[in-house]
Amino acid sequence: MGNIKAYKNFINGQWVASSSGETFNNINPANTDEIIGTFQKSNKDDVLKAIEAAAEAYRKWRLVPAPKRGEILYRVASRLWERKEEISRDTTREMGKVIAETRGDTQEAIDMTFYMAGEGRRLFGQTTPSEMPNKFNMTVRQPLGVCSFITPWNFPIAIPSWKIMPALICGNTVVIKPATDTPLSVVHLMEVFEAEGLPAGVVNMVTGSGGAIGNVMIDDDRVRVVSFTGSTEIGRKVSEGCAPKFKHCCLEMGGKNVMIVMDDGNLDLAVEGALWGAFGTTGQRCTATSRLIIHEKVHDKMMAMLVERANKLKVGNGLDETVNMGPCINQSQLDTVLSYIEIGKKEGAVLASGGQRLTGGAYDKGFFVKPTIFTGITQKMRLWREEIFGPVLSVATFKTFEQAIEMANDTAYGLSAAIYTQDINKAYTAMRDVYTGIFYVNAPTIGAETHLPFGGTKETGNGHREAATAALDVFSEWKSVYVDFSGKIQRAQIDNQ
Ligand code: UN1
Repeated sequence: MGNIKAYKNFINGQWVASSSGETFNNINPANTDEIIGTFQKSNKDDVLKAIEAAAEAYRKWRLVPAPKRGEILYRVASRLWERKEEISRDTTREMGKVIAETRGDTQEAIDMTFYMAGEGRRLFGQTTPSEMPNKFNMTVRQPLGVCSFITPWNFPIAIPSWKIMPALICGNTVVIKPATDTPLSVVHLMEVFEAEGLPAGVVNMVTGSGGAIGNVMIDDDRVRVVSFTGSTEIGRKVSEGCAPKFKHCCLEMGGKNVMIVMDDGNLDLAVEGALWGAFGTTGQRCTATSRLIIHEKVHDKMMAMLVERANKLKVGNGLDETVNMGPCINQSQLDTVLSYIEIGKKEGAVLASGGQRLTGGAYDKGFFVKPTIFTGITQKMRLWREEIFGPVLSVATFKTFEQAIEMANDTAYGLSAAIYTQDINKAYTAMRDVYTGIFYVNAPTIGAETHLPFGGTKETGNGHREAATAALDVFSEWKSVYVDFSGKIQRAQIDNQ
């Protein structure tokens, strides 16, 4: 292993070492012998330099015409496309999910970049009549300044792109701290920005732990927007950190997403959906299907089909195209998953499939666990209530449609939900009554597309949405402009009576 590559921070257009002089290893969760590279353990000093660079770059970047900013993003998207396979392979190596999924992750970044590039020629405001004669009213979007991003490891390049691309098109500048487990994907993104001539300082990256530098990224007066994706616990702290100075704060947090299967649902389709929703990305998605509620009339039949299929899922190194599910991201996540399996057993849930760590041979070098399904879940159990972020599916039954809706909403979170039914009336009623930010009919809870708003209700978010034009509202503020060409004083609400 003599030749381990050393990666640096990207500040003001330069690749620089942290002033801490310290680095950390990024390891492959499917094979802990493999070190992906060493990365900078950044400190406060590094973050302040990055914020300084972003604040300086903002002075010019905000004045670059948005279509010109868009042209750079088009080029960035094209280069990401050219490098898609290479980047995706590296993402699988550092994150563990299967290569088909990391190709999807990179594609999601490409889609978002093209989408936001196009916004460069839109960024629509409104014009509207004035209540006065000879007066013109309009609204324009204005950027805010420096944005701090703290991003998770489960979508190592897509989620950074969801934040960076709308921020840039609106005219802001960026400091990003990628997750400690997956910095290489964001290094690749920085390389692409550099290669396509994004001006120095417009995007900056510091690696390292959130505990060490997160506060500086949030507290500094020059930072005007903070966007965070991760746990509700940390999100609350981020929100509190932003509150005293009224910073824009966009939070994407936990989920406990439900799939409802009605007795008239297509069970073959529902089984496919549940497998993909629960075990895709090893269950490590905010959108993962973690609660499955099945009408009692079809419960046993669907469970038999589901367990048979779950037992056949091939778990292993995600670079092997025949593998269906990769490892957990790290030891601590594996420990969490295993502890929830114990909690499930203790609480009296019935283990229907999986339920243990995979060992022996190559498995011993990674954080592998079997796809796990518990039945007999009740609404009091922790498996029903708490986000696990791993391949553990909790299954319960219901008798009536009304009960299914009540159960679906019985959660602190509100990201995504799904219903499988052939009855259009039930589909629309559920769409209306399940209180989430995302809803699927005859499809699992995962798989959002970049041109629709992404985010959730209740403890999943704080009212903002990522992606689509909704993201522009996080990264710009409205300015209402009144142009009076009457040549005289016209008092609103008074002179028009
Ligand atoms: C996440 O889990 O944080 O909708 C993002 C999906 C993906 C994004 C998930 N497009 O499942």
